Amino acid sequence: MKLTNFIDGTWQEGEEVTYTAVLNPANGEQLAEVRMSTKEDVDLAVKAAVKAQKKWALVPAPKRADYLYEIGRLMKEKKEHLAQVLTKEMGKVIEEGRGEVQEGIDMAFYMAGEGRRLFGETTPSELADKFAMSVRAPIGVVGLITPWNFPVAIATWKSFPAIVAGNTFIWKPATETPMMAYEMAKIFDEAGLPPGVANIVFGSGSDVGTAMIEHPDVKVISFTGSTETGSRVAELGGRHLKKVSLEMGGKNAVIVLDDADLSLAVEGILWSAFGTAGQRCTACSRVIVHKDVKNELETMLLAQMEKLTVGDGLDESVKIGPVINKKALDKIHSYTKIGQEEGAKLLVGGEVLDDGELVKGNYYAPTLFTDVTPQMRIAQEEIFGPVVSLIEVNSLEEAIEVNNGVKFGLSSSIFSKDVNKIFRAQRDLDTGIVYVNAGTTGAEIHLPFGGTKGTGNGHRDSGVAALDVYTEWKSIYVDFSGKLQRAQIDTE
Ligand code: UN1
Repeated sequence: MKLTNFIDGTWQEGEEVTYTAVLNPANGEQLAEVRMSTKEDVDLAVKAAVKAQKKWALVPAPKRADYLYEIGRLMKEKKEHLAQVLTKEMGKVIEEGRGEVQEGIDMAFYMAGEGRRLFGETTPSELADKFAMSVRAPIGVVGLITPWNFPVAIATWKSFPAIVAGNTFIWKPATETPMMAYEMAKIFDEAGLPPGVANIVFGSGSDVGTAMIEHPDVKVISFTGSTETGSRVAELGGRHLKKVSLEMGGKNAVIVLDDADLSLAVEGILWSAFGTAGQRCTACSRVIVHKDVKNELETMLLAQMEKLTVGDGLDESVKIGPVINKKALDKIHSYTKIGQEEGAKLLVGGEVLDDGELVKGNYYAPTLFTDVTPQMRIAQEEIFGPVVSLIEVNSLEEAIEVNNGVKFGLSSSIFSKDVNKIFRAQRDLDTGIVYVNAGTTGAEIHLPFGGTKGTGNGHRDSGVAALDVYTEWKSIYVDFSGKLQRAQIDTE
């Protein structure tokens, strides 16, 4: 199957361009080939989006929302199929594939509801017989650049608020996971979304991404991916005066205090560290544990880690799927070596799994390091794989300091039964998301998603906060006094 661009409601044909293979990370099988688009393809898509946006902005928001209800309904109807495609191209286990599709469905219905809100504000004027209000206005054409680890959910976090607010979009999915974008294009089409509202252009960040950022008619760029690429997007976007929303890396920690329910903490750590094979920007990759419970937690974690099954995510009994590709596998393994060289103690894992059938895919053993110190590279850098570092601390204060002592600030978690400590922690943990008595993953779509420091640039995906990315405030003053009234002057 050859995946080609969806522009102006049609599948782009012809033209001599190159295609890249899409591989199943579980077994190396080729699933499809995807178009590596050019700057000209981007121009074509932007042209269609600009044209469509003029009309789309005039469609009443509740009517725009009706399309989202239909998109949500279709996603629900095709949920199992979408989950299967997702697991095949991305590798996450099928249960999580279903969960991710559900996240997209939730986002469709949630943002559809915004179609009947999109609240503005009325504000008293300082002058008599004058009415003042501010409304959320659409911005125009927006460019969406999404990662492979959540090929559908993250795209819905961005595209659904964009369209309900009256924008049109060009979406560049990751080259590793274009099939979900292809499936979504079919759904947009089936839902009857007017041509040009949703456009999908496949290809590389350096070609398609750059062309989108540099295009004068693309007003907003919303990016999720690595901090390294994100800073390049910000730099280029800044040069072209774009509004840029960035969602980047994490080095998320679970804090386990001495009064914690340790069994619950173990469950939370396992789920958030090894779910999606650690390939979430919210994944737990550090456990900051009080010295009095460190040994016990270690023993309990090891016992549970032995039970984790690694394999093809389509097998319902498997808990951990492959990582996305060989490059990722090499990167993860290089961190194991770094950890060992730094003097951390490898308790379990630390190896590529290639026994029998596993040799065909990209599998890494769930890995646990202990005796890690906060400044080691394995405790500072984002590994994006199933590797966890245990760091011992003496107090809540030290735990918070260690948690905050990294360049990222996405998610954090604390396990404790002490209400005072919990409230102190939620205030002082410098992350955009804080969990109490739960792991670091599991954000819900109706709350803002994003982080501080190297994780973002102040914007948020999801929740009502997402609308701030895709709307412009417009202030409107209506004078019904019948005379010229000058603000600041005629106010006596
Ligand atoms: C991501 O890893 O980029 O909170 C997104 C979670 C998911 C989303 C993760 N709902 O883990």
